[in-house]
Amino acid sequence: MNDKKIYVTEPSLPPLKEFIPYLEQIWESKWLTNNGPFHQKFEKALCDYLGVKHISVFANGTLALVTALQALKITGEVITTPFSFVATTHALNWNGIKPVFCDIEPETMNLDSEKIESHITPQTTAILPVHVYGNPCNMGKIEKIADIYGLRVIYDAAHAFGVKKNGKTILNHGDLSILSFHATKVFNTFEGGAIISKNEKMKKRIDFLKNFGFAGEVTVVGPGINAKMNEFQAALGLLQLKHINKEIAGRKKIADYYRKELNNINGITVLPEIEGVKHNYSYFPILVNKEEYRNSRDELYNIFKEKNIYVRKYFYPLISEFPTYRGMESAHSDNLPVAFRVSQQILCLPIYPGLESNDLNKIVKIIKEYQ
Ligand code: T4K
Repeated sequence: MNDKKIYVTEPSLPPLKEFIPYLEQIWESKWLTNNGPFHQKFEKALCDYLGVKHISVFANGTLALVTALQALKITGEVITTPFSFVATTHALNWNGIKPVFCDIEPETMNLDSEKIESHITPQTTAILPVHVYGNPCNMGKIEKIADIYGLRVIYDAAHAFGVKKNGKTILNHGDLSILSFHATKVFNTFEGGAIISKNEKMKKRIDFLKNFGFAGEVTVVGPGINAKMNEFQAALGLLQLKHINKEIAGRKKIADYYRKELNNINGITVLPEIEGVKHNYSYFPILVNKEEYRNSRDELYNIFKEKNIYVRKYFYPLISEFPTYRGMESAHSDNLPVAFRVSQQILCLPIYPGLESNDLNKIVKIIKEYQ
């Protein structure tokens, strides 16, 4: 029996020998964390690569989200999507903010901008949309609503490293955007994250908050946290940037192949490509519609599993179905019909440059065979 396991992703790592000189520098300087030289270089290099002006790197994406909400002093209620990784809503919870779930669009699976207004109350202070799978939200509409009602917008861009729309990064939208550099992401520093801010003042405030609130040796300006990125992560990030274009190109090849092969299968939907978007191919989601395909999503998931292929149901269950949130009025399925349908049908297929062509063929063959 073949014991080889295929996962939904495989972390990209630079050749180890390229990392050694970076480690030697850390060992020599003995500067391990707290805004060290690699931390500073990494922030600058990220600004250049991503096309943003101000970035603060973090220990992980969740702490970046929690801190972003603190930095803007968000309170009361925040309108958000249930179709995301649970960290999106947990970040609100950890700040004592009430999440209000709004349904998603069927095409992009992002927050449905047409439905946001109906959730606004006097307590609403912000909107927290997610660029799910790296597909840009309807930012124009979301920000228009935010302007009219005086709301803040924080984008959870954990999946959107390097994504551009009409030649421009999507990370400069809203008040703040957050990134994740987790091992499973297109760009990783083992764990890591970042906040993109629009001006120097805000970056400074965020930098204070991620370091306990310290604004000097004896001055603490707010209830900060320890969310700093260490020198090991920052050095790795700096090196990873040299390989990121190759990583994205490798993923594109896999995505193109899936797209070509899975386009005409009854009951399998591949998300349409969005015009003008330079994608990062962070995930490859398909929808499995049991009415038209011979097997349900869960049946197909199990067929893969039996063959040692570990596809993932990102995002099932919806965040609003977890015990912490399911009692909330906005968590009711009547409020979230599209999100409920999509979460029952979604399946993310393996995508990473090292996915061998015979394994890729096998994945496609299984989907075709069980139709
Ligand atoms: N917002 C959004 C929209 C997010 O998606 C996330 C994280 C966040 C915020 C929070 O950012 P961070 O605080 O994480 O920076 C994974 C990740 O842990 C999580 O970062 C990610 N989203 C989420 C979508 O996926 P799991 O529980 O599915 O991961 P896990 O450990 O099952 O890994 C998936 C597969 O990847 C494994 O089956 C094998 C492979 N893998 C994984 C790891 C960790 C490896 O080959 N090597 C590894 O080191 O959550």
